[in-house]
Amino acid sequence: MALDVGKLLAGSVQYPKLPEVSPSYGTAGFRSTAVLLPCTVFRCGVLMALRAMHTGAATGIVITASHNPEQDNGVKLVEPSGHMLSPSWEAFADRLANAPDDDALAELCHELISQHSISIGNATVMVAHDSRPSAVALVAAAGDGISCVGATAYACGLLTTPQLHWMVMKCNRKLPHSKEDYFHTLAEAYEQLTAGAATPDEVIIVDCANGVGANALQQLQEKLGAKLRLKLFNTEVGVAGKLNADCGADFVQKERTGPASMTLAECSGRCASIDGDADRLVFFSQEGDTLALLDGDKIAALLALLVQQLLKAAGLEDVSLGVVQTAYANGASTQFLQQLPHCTVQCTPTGVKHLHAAAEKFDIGIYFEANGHGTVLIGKPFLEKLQKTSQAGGEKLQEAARQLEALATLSNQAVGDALSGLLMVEAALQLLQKDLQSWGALYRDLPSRQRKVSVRDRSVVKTADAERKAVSPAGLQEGLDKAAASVKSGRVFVRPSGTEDVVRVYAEAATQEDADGLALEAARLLHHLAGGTGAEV
Ligand code: 16G
Ligand code: MG
Repeated sequence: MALDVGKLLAGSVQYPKLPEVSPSYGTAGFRSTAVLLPCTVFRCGVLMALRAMHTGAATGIVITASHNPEQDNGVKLVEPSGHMLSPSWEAFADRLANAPDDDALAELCHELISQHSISIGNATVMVAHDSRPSAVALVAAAGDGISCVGATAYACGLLTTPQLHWMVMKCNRKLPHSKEDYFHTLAEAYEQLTAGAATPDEVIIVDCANGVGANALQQLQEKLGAKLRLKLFNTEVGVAGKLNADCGADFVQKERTGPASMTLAECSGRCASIDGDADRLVFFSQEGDTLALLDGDKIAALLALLVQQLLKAAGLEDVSLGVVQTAYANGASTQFLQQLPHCTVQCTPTGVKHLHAAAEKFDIGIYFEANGHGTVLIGKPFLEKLQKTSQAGGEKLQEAARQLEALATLSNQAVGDALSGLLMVEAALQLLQKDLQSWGALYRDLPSRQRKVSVRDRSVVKTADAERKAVSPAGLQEGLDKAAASVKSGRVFVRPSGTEDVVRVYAEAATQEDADGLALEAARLLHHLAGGTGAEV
């Protein structure tokens, strides 16, 4: 069938492109003030419908701006595999979002259809949203975009981002994929993985960022019963002004403090914090004046130990195990992982799509960003090997193999997931017999400092080597190298943000004073070489 241009234009005319808005796909989809988004979201509906027709499988859209303030919104685009939109389509997403008018949009659709020989026909796009008030209008915009090219929008309602990714993946594998199935699968896998271990006495305190994760965790708690007790904080979902406000994983990780609404006593328990769309997770505990933060790096270290223990017990040490990090990983975590036997450590640019792609290359790939985005990928070839072990080996071997299978089910294979991550961490703590203190003591973080620097045009800063080296502007890397060499254990890098109009700086050193000094020097170099505006945020 051919594209019904009349229908496309009739839809598109309701969502005019504002000339002053130039959307950019960024690190993980489009994001901006919600009032500027209807046109972009409508066009994402069109795009994902065409992607579904091209692949012959369901795709997905999540309306969310994650940890951003409530007045923002955004869109995350989901492949049939459950992963994020294929990078090969990102440039097209940008062009579509920036088409100046309806005719230009129709022309671009024709270009995409002929370039990929897409046959217009039946297709489904699953659409979910987080708890922002602007979701209603944006879900409608996505639905209009999907239907005006002849596909069906399947409204999944209020969900966490990873839940929708999981549902799309399972749907296309023709497996049970309802919201209920998600909670059931996670709870059952957790029970299998921890069978035999003592149920923890401690209640897990979870800061839910006043976001959609609060609802999801309540449902998960119902399924878990007495197996794991959660006490939820910051659960005011949909209450104006509350979402991500002084709480949530991003706040706790960046500010190094507990959520403002929680008392010191509450923060001194076994605490976890998730973000507004529940794809980030960090743990923390107040110890006197300081907050012990167990970030994505620490989670990766803990899960690497768990995987190694299970592999050893199953007699399967010859598998390829990789841990994927970004340049933001604390140097101490990288060193810790590098000394683990049979473990390869790799660094990729920032953004889940890069880490996920690298982790997939291992039999077992663990990936985490320091900010708490991540999961454990367990590939099919490995699972097949595992099944053979289960059948052939003795009782102990079989038990470990079953646990590895349970871990593969518990870990979201589509994308990083705070709920799945929470259960993996709890299982790991039980099976490795650790508490937050002994987990935290696996290694000591090097002091670090992050800064944001405003420059006239952040695209002048170009990086290489997984963002660890600045290749432009000229002289910047030389300056950074010199500064890093002047302090003990100094390391510094800069990169243009993919979500904000700033250049980010990360520095670490043996002392906090030196890390601060190094970050300041990097900011000074940026001002001088990349045209700083003087406004440091
Ligand atoms: C997005 C990314 C996150 C990354 C962050 C970096 C996904 C799902 N999310 O939130 O992984 O750490 O952007 O932001 O990929 P930045 O480019 O502004 O530093
Ligand atoms: Mg998020």
